[in-house]
Amino acid sequence: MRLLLVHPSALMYSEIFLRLEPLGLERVAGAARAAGHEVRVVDLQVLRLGRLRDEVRSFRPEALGISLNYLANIPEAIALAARVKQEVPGCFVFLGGHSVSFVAEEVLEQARGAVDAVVRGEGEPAVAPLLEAVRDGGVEGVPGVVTAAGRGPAPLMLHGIDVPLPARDLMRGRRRYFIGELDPCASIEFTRGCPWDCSFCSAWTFYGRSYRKASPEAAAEDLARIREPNVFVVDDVAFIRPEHGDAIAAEVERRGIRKRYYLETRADVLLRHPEVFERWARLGLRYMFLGMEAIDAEGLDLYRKRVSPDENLKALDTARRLGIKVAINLIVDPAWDEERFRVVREFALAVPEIVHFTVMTPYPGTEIWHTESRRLTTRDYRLFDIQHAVVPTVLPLERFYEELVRTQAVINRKHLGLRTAFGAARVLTRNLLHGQTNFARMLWKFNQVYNPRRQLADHARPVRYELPLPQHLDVGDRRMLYVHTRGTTQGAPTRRTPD
Ligand code: B12
Ligand code: SF4
Repeated sequence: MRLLLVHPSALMYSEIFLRLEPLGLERVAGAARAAGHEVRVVDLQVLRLGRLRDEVRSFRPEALGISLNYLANIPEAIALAARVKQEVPGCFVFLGGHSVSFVAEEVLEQARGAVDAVVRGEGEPAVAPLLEAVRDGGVEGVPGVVTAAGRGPAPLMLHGIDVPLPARDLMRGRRRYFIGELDPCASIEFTRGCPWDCSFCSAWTFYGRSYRKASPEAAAEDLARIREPNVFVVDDVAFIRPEHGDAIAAEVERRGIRKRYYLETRADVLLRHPEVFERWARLGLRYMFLGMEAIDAEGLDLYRKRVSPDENLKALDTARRLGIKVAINLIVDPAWDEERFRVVREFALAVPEIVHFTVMTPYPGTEIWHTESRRLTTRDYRLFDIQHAVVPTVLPLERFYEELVRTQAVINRKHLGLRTAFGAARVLTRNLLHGQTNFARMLWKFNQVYNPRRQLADHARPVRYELPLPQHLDVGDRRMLYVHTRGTTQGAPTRRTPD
């Protein structure tokens, strides 16, 4: 069957700091290709809409799959689905990905016939049976699939994540994937899932708090196939199990692979096993993203982060000692007033690290979606990108955005200070010499993207599709929030790794 897979365009944040390959979609493509289907992929983060139009006309797909990891992309995906249905009436259209798994029924209804099915959960085990059923009948009975007839059997989960390999070769415009100065940059997955349960996050609810590891050989083999000199590790929390991080490092050393890496982890994981990160720093680990979330104990408790402010600061020290540059994230609460923004600005200026802000956003799949008592001020999917305020702000909304952007701008200036500017100029020259312009564009685009008036204006756009209202749930049994539950794996059952 001819299958066209599409990733929607990039969100606000990605206009500046990063744009990365859609690894999940590439793995779905890999699974479909392994089952004998002819697959093409269009990533609208890096390709223009015209390219998709041309592809639809020339390829005449029999099935179209759109990736929806991000809620904010839902209206765009529905519009794309409707256009393709019009152009190729017999084409079977389905959606899949992280966010849509939590609102499958609602999106199906909103699409009014433009979407035939939504796949909940992991795409690799679902795609081949789905395409087979599209041809032979019985779509409603495919595990994980939701259609107008209702939910099919529970989604299946891969037993191991070694295969299928992501179909990186199907991507066009790969040179446009980058993160900061790591330009161009590919992505890789060493582990999948997260055993923690932070209240604002849906990574753990999607995978039912399971945690799977790629075998060190498969991870190194996948790494060796990557052409780019830089690699972003997509794991939610890298190197939770130190022996796993070490085993991959040993394979990478044995094969003599040299890359520069960017990964994400937690302060307590870094503090418990700094030696693993030290080994990876020798192998090329340059950047680390630490989701600190709050600078005080009260905030950390609220998000159930299970880390203390002291541990966070120690982790920053450890990373500095290892020569790894750290980007930290802090969650901005819409309840912040000017004084709170000032205190946070002071903190951000006092530390040498790169500081990012995300706005506290309850969204489907998270615990706070069900427990947050503040009412939503909007249900426009497009504003659920953790850069907009969707619950009431204590400051007038305009002032809130002014403070937010001012805080981001102060920090941005800090990074473009004299010393950093010289460093950046060196990197810039090197990248430009290699024809890579993503990092250069990023440096000059800040004011265009981070602009309080633009953010405020986003709230005034006419809304066609709205998020469903949250149901207030007593989440005593948090398994109610899961997409995948244990016991529904392809093959043997998944084990949960203790924290
Ligand atoms: C890596 C990552 C990124 C990367 C890469 C994104 C990319 N281009 O794919 C970067 C750093 C760029 C990123 C950015 C952001 N991210 Co992000 N990101 C993740 C993370 C940690 C892992 C995703 C991943 O690659 N997993 C590995 C692959 C193999 O899995 P996967 O992508 O989920 O794909 C599987 C299934 O979802 C499904 N699937 C996926 N696509 C399709 C398509 C079809 C047709 C089918 C059938 C199935 C299917 O099958 C795949 C294989 O099993 C997730 C958390 C998580 N654990 O899921 C957050 C996550 C998806 N991100 C999140 C957010 C909020 C963001 C940002 C908005 C943050 C910001 N402040 O701006 C930006 C927006 C980026 C954009 N689109 O422009 C939220 C989503 C929230 C929401 N409900 O919308 C998540 C869930 C994190 C969280 N803590 O809650 N992100
Ligand atoms: S925020 Fe990080 S540690 Fe917490 S549940 Fe999400 S992925 Fe896991």
